[in-house]
Amino acid sequence: MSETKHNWTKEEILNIYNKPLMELLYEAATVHRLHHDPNTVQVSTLLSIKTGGCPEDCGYCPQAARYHTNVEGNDLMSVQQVKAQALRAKSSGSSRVCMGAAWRNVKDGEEFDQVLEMVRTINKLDMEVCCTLGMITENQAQRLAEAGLYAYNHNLDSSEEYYKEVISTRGFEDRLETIDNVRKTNVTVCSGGIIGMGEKVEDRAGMLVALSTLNPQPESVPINALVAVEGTPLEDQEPISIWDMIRMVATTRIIMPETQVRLSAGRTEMTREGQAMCFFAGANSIFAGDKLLTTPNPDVNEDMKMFELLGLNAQKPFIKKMQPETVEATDSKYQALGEKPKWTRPEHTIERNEVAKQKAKVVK
Ligand code: SAM
Ligand code: DTB
Ligand code: SF4
Repeated sequence: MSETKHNWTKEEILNIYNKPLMELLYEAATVHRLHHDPNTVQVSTLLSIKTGGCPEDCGYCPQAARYHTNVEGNDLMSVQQVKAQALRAKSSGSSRVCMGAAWRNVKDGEEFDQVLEMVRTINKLDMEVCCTLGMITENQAQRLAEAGLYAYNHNLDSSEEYYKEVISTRGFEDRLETIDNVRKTNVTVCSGGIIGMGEKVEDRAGMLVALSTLNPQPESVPINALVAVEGTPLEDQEPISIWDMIRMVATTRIIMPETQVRLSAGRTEMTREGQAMCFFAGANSIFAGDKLLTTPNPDVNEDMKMFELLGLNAQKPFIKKMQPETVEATDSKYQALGEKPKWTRPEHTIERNEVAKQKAKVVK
C-alpha cells in the first residue's frame, strides 16, 4: 500500500476532478478496493439534540435564528430521550450516532455536562459516538474524549475564499483551530463540506486541499449536497447534478484513501443508480434515518432495500479504532475551566444573508 500523500495542490486535485468520467471512476474504485471492503458501508444516525435558535449566519442553515424557516426550536434533549433514539438506531443497523447541536460554540456548564453524559450513555451501548457542537476548546475536547467520544464533526464547508461568501460570524481559521483542539485528544476528526452553494469547482478543490493536507487526514469526510431550505439565503440555489456529486466523491476517495467518505445531505434527491455510482466511486458511509437534523432523508427501510439490491453490508462499530473507554463524571480528571475563547467575528457583509435577515424581520 502506498504512503498517503499530504501535499496535494489545487491543480493536482482539479486534474483529478476533471478527468474523463470513466477514468476517474476506475481510478477511484481501484484506490477504494486497496484500502476498504467495497461491499461495506458505514451507517450513521443523526440526532439533533438541540435544534434551532442558532446565533450564527451560515447561509445554508435552516437553524440560524436570524432567518425565517419552518424549523421549530427545541431545548437540549434529555439523556433518556437520547438513549431511546440511540437504541432505535442500533436496532436498525447503525454503528454510529452523531449528535448535533445548533450552537456557535460549546459553553461550559450544565448543558455541556448533560452532553458528556449522553456521550457516556451511547458509548456504553457499544456504538461509536460523534458530536457536532460548534467550536470547542482543547479542554472541552479532552472532556469529550474522557467521556468516550469516538469522533468530532466540524466541517470546513467550502474553500477558505468561498467561506467568506457564506458565513460572516466566524472565520475559516476558527474551524481549523477547533479541528486542531480535537487533534490533541484521541478523538478522531470528521470534517467535510457542502457542494451546490454557488461555489466554483476551484472552491471544491480548495476545500479538498485544506482537508487532505491535514496530517493525519480526517477519519471521515462528509460530502453534503446543499439542501436549499426556504427562508435561508441559499434558498434559490439550483440543485447540483449527480455527476458533480460522483466527481466530488471520487476525487475525495483518491486523495484521501483511508478516509470514510460519507454520502451525506441530499440523498433524497438522488436515485438508487446515482447513489450506486457514488458507492462505486468510493463513498462508504451514509446518514440513515428519515431525518438529517431538520430536513428529510430517505426512509431507513428503503436504504436497507438499496443495500440488499447492491449487496452492501452495514459496517460493524470499532473496526478502525478500538472503543474508547468511558470515565464517569465523578472520576474525571478534567474540570470546566469557564474559558472565554476569542473566536473571530469578521462580521463582513454578505448581501444575500442580509436580504434573508431583513425578509425574516418582516415575516416575524
Ligand atoms: N452548529 C454546529 C456547526 O455548525 O459546526 C453543528 C451543526 S451544523 C448543522 C453541521 C453541518 O451541517 C454544517 O457544517 C453543514 O456542513 C451541514 N449543513 C447544515 N445545513 C445544511 C444544508 N442545508 N444542506 C447541507 N448541509 C448542511
Ligand atoms: C454533516 O456533514 N452533515 C450532517 C452532519 N454532518 C451534522 C448535517 C446535515 C444537515 C442538513 C440540514 C438539516 O437537516 O438541517
Ligand atoms: Fe448554527 Fe451550525 Fe447552523 Fe451555522 S451550521 S447556523 S453554526 S447550527
